[in-house]
Amino acid sequence: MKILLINPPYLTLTSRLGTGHQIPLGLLKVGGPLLDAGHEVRLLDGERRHLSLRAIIAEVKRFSPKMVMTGHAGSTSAHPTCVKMLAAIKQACPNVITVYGGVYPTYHAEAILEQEDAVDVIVRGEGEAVSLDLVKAVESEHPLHDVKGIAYRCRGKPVVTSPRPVIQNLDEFRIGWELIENWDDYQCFGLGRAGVIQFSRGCPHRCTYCGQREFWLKWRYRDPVKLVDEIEWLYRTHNLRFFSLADENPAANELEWHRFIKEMASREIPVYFFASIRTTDIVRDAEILHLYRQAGILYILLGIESTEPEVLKKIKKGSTTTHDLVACRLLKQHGIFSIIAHVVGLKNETWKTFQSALEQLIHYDGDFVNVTHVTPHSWTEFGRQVQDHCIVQRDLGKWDYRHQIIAQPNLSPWKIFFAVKWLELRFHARPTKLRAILKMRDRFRRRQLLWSTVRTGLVWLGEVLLLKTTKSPKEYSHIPIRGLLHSKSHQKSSLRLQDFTS
Ligand code: B12
Repeated sequence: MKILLINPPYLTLTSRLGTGHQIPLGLLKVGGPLLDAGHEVRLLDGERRHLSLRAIIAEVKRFSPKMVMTGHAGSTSAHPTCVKMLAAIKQACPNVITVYGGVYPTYHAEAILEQEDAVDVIVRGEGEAVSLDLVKAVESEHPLHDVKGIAYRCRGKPVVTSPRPVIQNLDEFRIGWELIENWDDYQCFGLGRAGVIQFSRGCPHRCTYCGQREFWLKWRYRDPVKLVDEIEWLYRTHNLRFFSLADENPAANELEWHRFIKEMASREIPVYFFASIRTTDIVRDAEILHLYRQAGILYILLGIESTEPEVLKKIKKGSTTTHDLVACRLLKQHGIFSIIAHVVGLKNETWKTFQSALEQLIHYDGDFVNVTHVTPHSWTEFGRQVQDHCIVQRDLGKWDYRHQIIAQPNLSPWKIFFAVKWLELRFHARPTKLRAILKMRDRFRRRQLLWSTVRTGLVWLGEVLLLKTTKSPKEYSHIPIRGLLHSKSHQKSSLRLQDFTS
């Protein structure tokens, strides 16, 4: 069957001005098994090529697929773009079967099928095996109710089939690397051609604001040696120099993670990595952090989330402020850059909470801070806890962690925006930090710190300038999340009370 995978033209400042555009791994994971099953598959990267809807439709007409499949890593905030694109494709090519997958559609499948005629089928959960089953059923004209893990419309009503068991062996399905047309399109941290790759799926922890545990259901991992073989092949064949580990928690299994680190360190492949790792695991691995560096681990995102012990307890983070401090210091000692994830809105914010967060973050002495806004995804414990809170942002396209969503009792949206920008500026542009960068002897580290500081600054500036052109957030205050049930604009975005409670 002819299948066109489309990465929707969802553009963010992170990709355009920040780290750079990344390969759409989710679509490549779906594409690999389809290619192996003998289908004619193509990837159209509307995001990387900044394609207009008209250009996308022209490509669809040219390739003339039987099925179009789409989904995006920034799943919730990319949803409006995905459905807009599918509606335009359906209008131009009514016979194309449209398939939509990823995290957000997994949890909102029924509502989306009720509201968006342009979506024919939704793949729920991980997509490799389900897509194969779905394409097989369509090709052989078998009824869709036999396909596990999907939702579709039958006589105008949404039907959700039973879930498909998770993939036990992650090495069973390969990544469709050959779908990448031009590797130069994907670069990261100024280090050349870049890829995204997954060692593991899932997370055993129960942080209240994150839903990834429920999405992947069980923590699973790839054979560490096979993964290193693949990384080496990508370096030798396509000259990839940088990899982002797409894992929620790659270090969850100490033994297997250390096998991966040791294998990478022993092969001396000249590539670098970005990974998200818990501070508790960094502290646990203190003795082998020199091997992390030899393995190429260069940037680590630390989910510190809050600098206040009672908040860490409330969100069930399972780490302490001592872990956070020690992890930042250990990384610095080993020449690994730390990026501290700090979440605003986990408690009632005041000017004082911002001031003390800044002091504590400076004390940790991480290299960068990534300030995000808590976002009430319906499928998370946190999302259910805040049902009665008011929101300040109805546009789902802005539920991207860079915009405030939940109203704060003490500070208006403008004040929160100002406080966040102040915190980011004070952290990154403090004279002692800038002086330390310029004085750094290691040329490579100095270059990387400067590159990342400039890019962080560009995103900061872009966000400040863009806010001028958006509507006043004041308009949105005092709408309870429950009240969204009756809001027309939000129904269009498929958010409903039942989704918060299911
Ligand atoms: C790597 C990554 C990035 C990278 C690269 C993104 C990319 N282009 O691939 C960068 C740094 C650019 C990035 C940016 C953003 N990201 Co990001 N990112 C991730 C991360 C760490 C891994 C994503 C990934 O590749 N997973 C592995 C693949 C295999 O999984 P997958 O994409 O879910 O795909 C599987 C299934 O979902 C399904 N599937 C997915 N799509 C489709 C489509 C079809 C047709 C089918 C059948 C199946 C299917 O099948 C796939 C295989 O099983 C996740 C966190 C995490 N660990 O999951 C966050 C995450 C996806 N990002 C998130 C967000 C919000 C963003 C940003 C909006 C942040 C911002 N404000 O800039 C931007 C979006 C901009 C962008 N251009 O992507 C959120 C999404 C929240 C949500 N659920 O709505 C996540 C979950 C982080 C989080 N903690 O909540 N991100």
